[in-house]
Amino acid sequence: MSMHAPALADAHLPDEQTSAFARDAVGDLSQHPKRLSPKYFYDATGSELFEAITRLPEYYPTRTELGILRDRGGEIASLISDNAALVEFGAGATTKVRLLLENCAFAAYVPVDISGDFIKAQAEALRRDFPRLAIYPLTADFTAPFALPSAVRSRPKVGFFPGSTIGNFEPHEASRFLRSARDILGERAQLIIGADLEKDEGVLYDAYNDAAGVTARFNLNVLVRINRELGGNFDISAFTHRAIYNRERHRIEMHLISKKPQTVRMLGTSFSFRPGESIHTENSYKYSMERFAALARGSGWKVRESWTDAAKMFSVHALKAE
Ligand code: AVI
Repeated sequence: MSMHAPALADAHLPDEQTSAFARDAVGDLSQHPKRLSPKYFYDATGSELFEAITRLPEYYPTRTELGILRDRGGEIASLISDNAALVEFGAGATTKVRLLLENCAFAAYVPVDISGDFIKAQAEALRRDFPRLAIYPLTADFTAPFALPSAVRSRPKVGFFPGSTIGNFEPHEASRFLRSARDILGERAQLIIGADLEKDEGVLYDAYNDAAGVTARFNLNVLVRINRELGGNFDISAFTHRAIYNRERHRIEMHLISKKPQTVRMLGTSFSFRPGESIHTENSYKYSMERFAALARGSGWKVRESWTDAAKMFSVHALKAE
């Protein structure tokens, strides 16, 4: 993703995006405790920082999921009918989808993302490498209902949602997304989905507190973005990145912690911070195989097959619409 990040970008045209960002930022910073939505991480800089995160030695999810898709490509292909349409929710870097396209005989590929320019550029590159594949980039907020291109409506549908982006949704949002994907893809659809797994807390901690400080820059970048896009006056050096594992809620939490008492202004509103006060910026839920299967079952899908790496760090699931 050069780029562009996953799944969480906002829905409308650029001006509307800015006003949605303004509305959300003012509303969320007025809450107790303060918060900001992770979907605002992904401006151009944030997307590049996320790409850099995926290459960090401590950040195991991306390379582990790629390994599973590579090793199990044949098994995944055996579940998928020839000439199906592959619909990717929140298309990012094409590395993962290429593994599916190389292994399975898809007739069509529909990358769906809010950033139209980005997916069109990605589609161009794929067209060169898969000349027989029909590609229909679709600009849409994939967390809300959208219609598939008419050219693929009669084909069997396979959704693809890699990266454990599902983990950045609250459990009720994850369930709502799965139901919506089920409605969009229709009866007899399948969904190939990645989910990060619970594991040793030290491994999780390190993955979100990398030694090079890239995750810290990624987290702090949302304040840089508020300063640039919403006229904020955050002193970036007066906040620090914190990521902790919340065992009861099975999630990594990212926070930005105020180093001192301070008042920040944005769009005519003042926000006061106590020393040590947090802005909660992201949750990254970690699933057990059982809890993921229960989430899928409760959201209109049944697990047909699941795969993990040998160390059980990450999981990929083939779901079938119920
Ligand atoms: C995009 N998402 C799956 C990442 C995650 O691991 O939750 C975002 C991220 N946040 C910090 N590092 C990576």
